[in-house]
Amino acid sequence: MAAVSLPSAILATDFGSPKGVTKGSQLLHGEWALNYYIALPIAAIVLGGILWCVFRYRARPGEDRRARQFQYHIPIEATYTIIPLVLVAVIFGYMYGIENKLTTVKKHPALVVNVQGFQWGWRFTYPNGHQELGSVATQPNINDESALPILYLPSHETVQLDLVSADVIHGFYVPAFLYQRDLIPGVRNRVDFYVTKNGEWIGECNELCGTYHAFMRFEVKAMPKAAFDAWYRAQKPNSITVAGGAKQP
Ligand SMILES: [Cu+2]
Repeated sequence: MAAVSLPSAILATDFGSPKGVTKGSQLLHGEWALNYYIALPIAAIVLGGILWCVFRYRARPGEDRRARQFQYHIPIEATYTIIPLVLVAVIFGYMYGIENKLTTVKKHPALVVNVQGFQWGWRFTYPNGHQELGSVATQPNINDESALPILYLPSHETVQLDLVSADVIHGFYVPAFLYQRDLIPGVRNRVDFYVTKNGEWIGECNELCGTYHAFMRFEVKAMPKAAFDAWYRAQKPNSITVAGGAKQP
């Protein structure tokens, strides 16, 4: 492995924050970056102040010093009250705007997929009734990622997911999307994703939902629109593809 110096590693990874592969995840990344840019100067001021005091006012042999004592210092008190208030307001406002964007769903997305979680697996249903299905029953080995149900999506388009549960609360979590949302019985949670890259990423249920919770993994596969359309056309209406290769009428 090539040696990487620490500063360049930190810069290359944006202080350890992943960028994600959706428009929404990039918004979140921007918010994290804002927090870093605010936090770093504060850390420098605080640490610098501590170090300065430690060295400038350290105890010397035979010396009995006391710092100047005073009860009030209005300019300092006003400063250390107003600056944090302004910073918190800026972060709150920025976050509020992003959260609003992340939770807003389009009236006419390019595609709507129904995502159902159940004990213990996933069912992805497309507008023509085609289902991609996978569960603990179709996945003999938990480490076998080739037997996971696949959520096919077109990239560079707004795709809406209807998140529903058949039994208990599950969680739809795709780390590469920097996003998780619960699937709650009786509730229809909708979310829009605009995937900006083609690729395959692992998703999972991240809400402990029973004995085989750990088997509730899936794969997200984002493809160029033409490839997605070709895949979609090849799926018969109301057909079911079971993860791991089996095909049902
Ligand atoms: Cu679950």
